[in-house]
Amino acid sequence: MRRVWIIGIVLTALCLVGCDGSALLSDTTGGDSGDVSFPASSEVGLVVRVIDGDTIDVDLGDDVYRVRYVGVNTPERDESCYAEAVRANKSLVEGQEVTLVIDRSDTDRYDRLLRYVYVGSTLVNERLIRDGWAEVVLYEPDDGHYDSFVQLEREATRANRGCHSSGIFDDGSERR
Ligand SMILES: [Ca+2]
Repeated sequence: MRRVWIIGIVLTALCLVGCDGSALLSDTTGGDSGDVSFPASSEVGLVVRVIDGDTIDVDLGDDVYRVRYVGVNTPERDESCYAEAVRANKSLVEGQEVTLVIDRSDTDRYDRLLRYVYVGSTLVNERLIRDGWAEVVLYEPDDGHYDSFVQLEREATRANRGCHSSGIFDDGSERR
């Protein structure tokens, strides 16, 4: 009897941790008014340049770092919908103060910081997928938002949002 009771408490605690964790880092309402708590390892900086749809330069005080949005991909310069994806990214982050949150990997093979990028409480990586400007790419082992990103991409595909109408994401390739 006592054991059942303890298991109940443990399960409740796990649920609370799980609910809290996902609420903290994936603001599914997409609004800017919600409170988001960032991990202690997060960094705040200023976007000084938008490179393309999924890459920005951020001044973190000690230096300017190139930041690649983790878990997503947008069209390359020679692909259709490139300009639109860049414009969407600019409208979200250009000149903005951003909070950078790491998943597991610090950098990619090009030495860019791999980060979830927040403007206020808006997770930019997520917003770009939701609005159809980015597709999901699994950056092993950085899968913290993978499942929700996949769900959002499905919805964007169904609604033919953003770049989906161009067909650029329909080639089955995760290289962009
Ligand atoms: Ca890209």
